[in-house]
Amino acid sequence: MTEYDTVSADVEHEDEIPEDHPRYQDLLTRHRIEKGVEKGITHLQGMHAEGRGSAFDYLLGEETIPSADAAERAAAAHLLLADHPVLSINGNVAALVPGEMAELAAATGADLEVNLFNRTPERIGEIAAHLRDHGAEDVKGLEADARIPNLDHQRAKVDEDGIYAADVVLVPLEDGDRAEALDEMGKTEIVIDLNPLSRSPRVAEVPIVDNIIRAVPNMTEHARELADVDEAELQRVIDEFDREAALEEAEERIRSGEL
Ligand code: PTJ
Repeated sequence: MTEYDTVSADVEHEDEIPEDHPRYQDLLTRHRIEKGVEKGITHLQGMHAEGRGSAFDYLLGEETIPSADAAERAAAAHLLLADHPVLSINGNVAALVPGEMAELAAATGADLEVNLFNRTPERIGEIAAHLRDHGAEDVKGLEADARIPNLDHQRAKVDEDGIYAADVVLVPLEDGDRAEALDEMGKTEIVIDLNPLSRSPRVAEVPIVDNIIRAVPNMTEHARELADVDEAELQRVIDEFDREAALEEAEERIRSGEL
């Protein structure tokens, strides 16, 4: 037990969480989600989603396993090769990694689009403003002038010149129905989800089983490294990634991980 093992339950700012606390990442994500709910960015259900994710992360050892790193590199290559890449943002993503998503968009030339499971105009507006406060230049999702086929009305809403037209879409912490519907539209899907058994990573071309707070900065780092390589090399990175093996490795780690 160190002097840092106890952290106030009433943390006002995340700087108050000591970085050497053994549960630092978990405390940080919990704090960001709580603030997101207070600001009206994150839906209350986002807390439930975060709890589920954090249980899987605990079993993974709260680290980026090698197959997740390979997935993050392949995802960066897909985004760089795409004609029209889009990064989808929901209330949890906006609370956890707003600036990091803006950096990934800048590093890959992708658009950012707010796309919500529990959609309200107020949350869409709040999230777009929050992203701009964290460095995003242009935020899509406010027009909602197109629909994803085979989904109920509210959940299907997207921008025609955003997710609807995209060839590669990053959908972090996505619900299974929408991930399947996007897959049926023929999009190349990159999914970040700590549960390797969830439908969303199972339909993704690139399933990333990692915590979004580690995954997104690592994707940006890979994108910067790959920025000047030719298309053949990007394609090689994509072809070398084995999605089945990555899902299996993550599941194996979760089932047998030493705690
Ligand atoms: O903001 P909205 O209205 O779009 O709603 C967003 C949530 C997340 C509430 C909504 O999409 C939802 O209910 O999602 P699910 O079905 O709970 O799926 C979320 C998935 O993300 C689960 O499989 C979690 O394990 C996973 N997850 C949660 N936190 C993280 C995570 N994966 C990676 N990093 C995390 N920090």
